[in-house]
Amino acid sequence: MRTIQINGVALAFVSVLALSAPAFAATTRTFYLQTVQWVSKKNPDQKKAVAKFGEVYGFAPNTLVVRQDDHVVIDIRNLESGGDDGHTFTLKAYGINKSLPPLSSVKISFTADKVGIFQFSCEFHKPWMSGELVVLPAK
Ligand SMILES: [Cu+2]
Repeated sequence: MRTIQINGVALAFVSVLALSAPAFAATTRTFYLQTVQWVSKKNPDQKKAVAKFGEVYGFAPNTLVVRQDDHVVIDIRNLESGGDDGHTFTLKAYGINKSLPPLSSVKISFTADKVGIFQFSCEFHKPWMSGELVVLPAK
């Protein structure tokens, strides 16, 4: 505590920041992801890109931000219907590797107990089909 004397009146200041530091209670954070086909052989305008890079997929959104100890729910839809359009949602840091067959919906849940930035990806289309889970410290 700090005291300052102004015109004979003592004013006491307490470090407001230290006493009112935000306390983040763990909560459930739900994300809705879907697969995206950025470049597809089904699109005639993309023939040159497909010839050069193959089909290109992604996740949307591809950045997930949570706090440590949050309960994370990721609801993922694979919107593609072709027989070779299977994907995975693989988050190795958390031991997650889920198959996403065409036209499927998969729900994943876990507790974000490790702080850091962790890459997730599709095992078939990495590194381009990837994203990051950002786990901020609890305080
Ligand atoms: Cu994939």
